[in-house]
Amino acid sequence: MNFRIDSVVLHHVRMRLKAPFETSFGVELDRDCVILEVRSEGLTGWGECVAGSFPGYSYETTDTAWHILKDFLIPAVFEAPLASPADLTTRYGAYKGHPLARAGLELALWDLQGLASRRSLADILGVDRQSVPVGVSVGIQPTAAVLLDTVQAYVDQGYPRVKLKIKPGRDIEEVTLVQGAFPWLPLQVDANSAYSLDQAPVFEEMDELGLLLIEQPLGEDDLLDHSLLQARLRTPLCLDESIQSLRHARQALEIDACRVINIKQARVGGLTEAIAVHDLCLAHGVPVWCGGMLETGVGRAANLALAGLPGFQLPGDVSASDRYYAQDIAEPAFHLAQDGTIEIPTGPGLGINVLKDELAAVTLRKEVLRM
Ligand code: OSB
Ligand code: MG
Repeated sequence: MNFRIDSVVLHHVRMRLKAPFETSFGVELDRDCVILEVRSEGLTGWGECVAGSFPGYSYETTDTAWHILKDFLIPAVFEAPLASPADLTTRYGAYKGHPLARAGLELALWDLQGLASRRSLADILGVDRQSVPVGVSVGIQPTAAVLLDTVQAYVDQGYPRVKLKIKPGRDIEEVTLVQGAFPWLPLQVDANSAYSLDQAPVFEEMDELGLLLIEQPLGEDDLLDHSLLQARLRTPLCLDESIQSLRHARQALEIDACRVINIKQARVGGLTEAIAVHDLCLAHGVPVWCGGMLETGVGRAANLALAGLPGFQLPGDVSASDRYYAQDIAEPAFHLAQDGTIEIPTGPGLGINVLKDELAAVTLRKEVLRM
């Protein structure tokens, strides 16, 4: 199949989160992202670039992604028709980095491919599940009481696993508190790279708590130190920020830097690379799960399809739409079912319908780029 891309509309959107989301790298009240509307021969594919307003999780921001998309990646797709989303890798040629920008554009091409062939993304990926188990990621809370209330509310909604964000000074005590209040609740933690190897004793203490996993305790470029830390723990380490490519995944597994991988299609530069990381982990018997970036309904639809692949053996950070936003920019909204799962969309492509009025209402800036 050949896609001639006629135009791309970039939308810089800012969505108010239902509650501030605090991690070791900062607090977000609003979620900024770039929504991509890609037109090809009468069809419109949608993508989402999850780069946020500040370089906290990644060096990319909404503005750097806008620049890279507008001045390099989009001109490259205008050059000649593309045979498939995977074709982008060669089309981008020698351009370095900026995986979040790449992934946003790639996603719109997957949507287009699905629309053109009248197949859902899940179907194209070969997914045979109808729904996926999910959990919820809980930000650092202002007080212990608020933390317990927040977790209680998610437990009441039916989330079967909770991830707690931690940072130095806000770790063991809070995890122990939650575990004491909900002893049956599967828990995991995410440090977003806030520690260094000389703080290993914190994790040795945490090792006694029987957590599902410890996510990204050390720096993004500290693969070796993660391996040294993993050797001192029974709890599996899980890497997020450190795994930006298939090569990183292979090297991490080779040196036992982690025993679980959080897969985010955005972080590895798109679904094609995400699937490659998944396949590698499946072949090595290493469990993966689908991470999240507080996506709108556009990115969330893709995460649900991806999380249907067989290697996704742990609940994902793909929570229901109402965990994030009072009003999303796409329908249908995704709901948490009684069994702690969310259904994978079945419509063609991403299986969503972008709500033009809702999108316009949260758009700060919009630009149309033509071939
Ligand atoms: O580290 O997994 C992370 C959100 C934004 C940036 C980084 C992370 C997160 C989350 C939230 O943990 C996951 C979600 O519910 O989308
Ligand atoms: Mg993480």
